[in-house]
Amino acid sequence: MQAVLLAAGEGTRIRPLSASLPKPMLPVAHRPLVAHAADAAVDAGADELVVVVGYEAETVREYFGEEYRGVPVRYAVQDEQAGTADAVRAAREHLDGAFAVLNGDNLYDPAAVAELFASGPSIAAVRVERPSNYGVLSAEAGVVTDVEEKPADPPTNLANAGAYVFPAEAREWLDVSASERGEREITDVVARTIEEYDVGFAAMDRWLDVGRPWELLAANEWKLGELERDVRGSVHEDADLRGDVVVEEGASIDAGVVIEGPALVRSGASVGPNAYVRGATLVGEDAHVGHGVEVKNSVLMAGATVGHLSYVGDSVLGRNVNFGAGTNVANLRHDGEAVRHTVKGERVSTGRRKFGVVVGDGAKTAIDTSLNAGVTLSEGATTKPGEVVTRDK
Ligand code: TTP
Repeated sequence: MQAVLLAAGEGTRIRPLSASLPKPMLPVAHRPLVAHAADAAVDAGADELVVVVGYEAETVREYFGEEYRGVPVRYAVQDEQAGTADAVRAAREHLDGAFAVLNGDNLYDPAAVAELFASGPSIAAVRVERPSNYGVLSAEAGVVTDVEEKPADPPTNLANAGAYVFPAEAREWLDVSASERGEREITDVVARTIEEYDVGFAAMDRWLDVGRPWELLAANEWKLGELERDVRGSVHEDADLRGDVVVEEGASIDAGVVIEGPALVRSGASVGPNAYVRGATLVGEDAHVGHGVEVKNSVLMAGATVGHLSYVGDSVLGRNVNFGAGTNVANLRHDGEAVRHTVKGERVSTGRRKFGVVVGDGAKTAIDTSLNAGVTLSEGATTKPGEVVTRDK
């Protein structure tokens, strides 16, 4: 079966991290986010991937090339982000037979994706605590009877997890009209499929939709949590690697370093001397964590450098960010309330008691910069020596 991967979106809610990388290409453990969905599809038996690209399409094409894990890859271009049904419509000319659709920014339970692929028309579902925030499935005797967007009075706690298997005929149902929010939605195609077919569902044990920066941390917590210890890079005899730590070939860990897994130090990265890395941290390719630096539960993207005497907690640092000596991140409010963060101009709760900062590609802090919990530094931003940053810049 062909699997369509939707990866045309920019990820406006995850700015500035998506300033030059589309959200599906942001790093989650060893791979870009979208590769985890591709892996689930390939493991479930997809015989072709059709990747829908748009925003910063080249980076997605470069990653997958013409073949991914032995499966041919084709591309469809969606010029304007007019909605998920429109994205699948862009792929229509490549479709031949029943087909699956997966979001390129979701992490799926691979066993449920396999179950989905093995059945007829079906939808992936996940049991959630607050179904009224999701598309909610109604089902009778294992057959889906309805999908309602954000119902006030949810009939079940089964949320639509954004992975589907459609019958071949659904190719003809993709020209749906725009919804109230102005998008051509895949859920309308699902509704038509439910009318015409018995549609089953595959329940996922775990699922994550990555929309906002702290969900990128959660995605890394998930996938780093699956690591098994594997040390291939050079590790000084006076370094202490505890638990499931992966040090890729070409990475180096210097004397006096303590790393508590799960943690991944990617190729070309260096840690230490005398650094402390803990709690689901990704040190990206060619990133550097230097002397006297503590990094906790954070993502350092490729080339990010925290050179000396700094603390980084619960944060995402974009590519080639450089933190000057003594840069300290606050990740906890005195009142213990969840940290707030600005998403598309609105202050929202991250739901996390601990959340640090989000730093766009190439931003630089000067020495002794203090960064308040929840702050964003946009791409290329700079701070002055001793600056206390309490507002986004
Ligand atoms: P969204 O998360 O709704 O959109 P987005 O990725 O652009 O992010 P944001 O809302 O922060 O701007 O998209 C869900 C999935 O569908 C995601 O994998 C991107 C993809 N998509 C497309 O490929 N084309 C589209 O027109 C839309 C709306 C989404």
